[in-house]
Amino acid sequence: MKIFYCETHRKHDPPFEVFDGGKRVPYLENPDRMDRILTALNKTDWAEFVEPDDFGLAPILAVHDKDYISFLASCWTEWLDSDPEVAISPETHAFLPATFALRRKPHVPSTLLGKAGYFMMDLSACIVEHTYTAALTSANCALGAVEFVSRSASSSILPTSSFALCRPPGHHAGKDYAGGYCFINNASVAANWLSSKGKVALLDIDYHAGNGTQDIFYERKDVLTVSIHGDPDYEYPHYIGYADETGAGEGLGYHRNFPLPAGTDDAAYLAALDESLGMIRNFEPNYLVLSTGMDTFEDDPLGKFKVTRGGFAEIGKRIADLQLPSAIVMEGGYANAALGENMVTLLDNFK
Ligand code: OKP
Ligand code: ZN
Repeated sequence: MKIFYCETHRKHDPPFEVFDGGKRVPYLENPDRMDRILTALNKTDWAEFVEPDDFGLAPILAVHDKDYISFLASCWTEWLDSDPEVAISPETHAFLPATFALRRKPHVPSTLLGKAGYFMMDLSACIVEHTYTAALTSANCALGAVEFVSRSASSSILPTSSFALCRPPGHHAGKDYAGGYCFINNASVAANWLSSKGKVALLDIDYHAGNGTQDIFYERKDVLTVSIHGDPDYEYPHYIGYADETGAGEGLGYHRNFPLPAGTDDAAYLAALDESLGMIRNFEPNYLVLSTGMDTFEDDPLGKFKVTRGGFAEIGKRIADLQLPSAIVMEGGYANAALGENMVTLLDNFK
């Protein structure tokens, strides 16, 4: 299996994030996650690593607003220029606003921190010096994966799969906002690129609702989006990801959420998965993009589900049974000690 991966992500390594109650904790979305997956992949005999090409900004700007991408590109240097002492101090060496734009259409302020609250949805998408470069590279990994899948779909009889080992992740990033460790919505950028080659279904199995992906495709019927996740009534991102959100305009009926209760085990998860897969089969897509978070795992520090490693084997098997050319895009998963083996267990069905 081709695995699109690049070392650039290491330079995006914020020192902390902020939890509820203002508690600062070490950044959970860290480079060690990738090391665990790399170690596990290197033990297999089917992992073939590929550095992605640079697709440029066009496919990213097809999904994200230009002003938002410009903000990401320059905020670190602007911050360093405007307040070098604060930006350099180890205590505050992460760019984060403390005020957020509530509901649209608010004004877009001209000042840096004003813009930050407009373009960010929470205190977990910390920006450091090389965040933007890492985010661009991460999107290129996803684009490389869909390009490969679309090329081989036209030349081979068997469905081909590829894996984009993306970091930072993407599914919380919307057209014009960062959040939940995400800056550029890798899976959405890739699915949008792929949608010019055929019908795309995007299934999000990360534990958290894929709010950015939902927002981006909400009014489109050419890309079906389905997300299975912790009920936002108790879980991040809280304000989106409910069962009654099913698309709008032309896209009505082309989005589906499966919010599940805390404690969801393999059996309950697989029941929701079967329903999602039925919906995807009815849509008759040419391609699958799979936003893959492993934070549904029973030991995940950010999750409340009880999915086991055996569960991941079955989840992978049932998704692979769709027999679709599939680009698997890495999202979350924070039980680092088990992350590598869990990921390989899932991927093993697509090799
Ligand atoms: C990113 B991904 C809860 C804090 C939540 C953000 C979680 C982002 C998850 N008290 N922090 O979907 O795995
Ligand atoms: Zn997640």
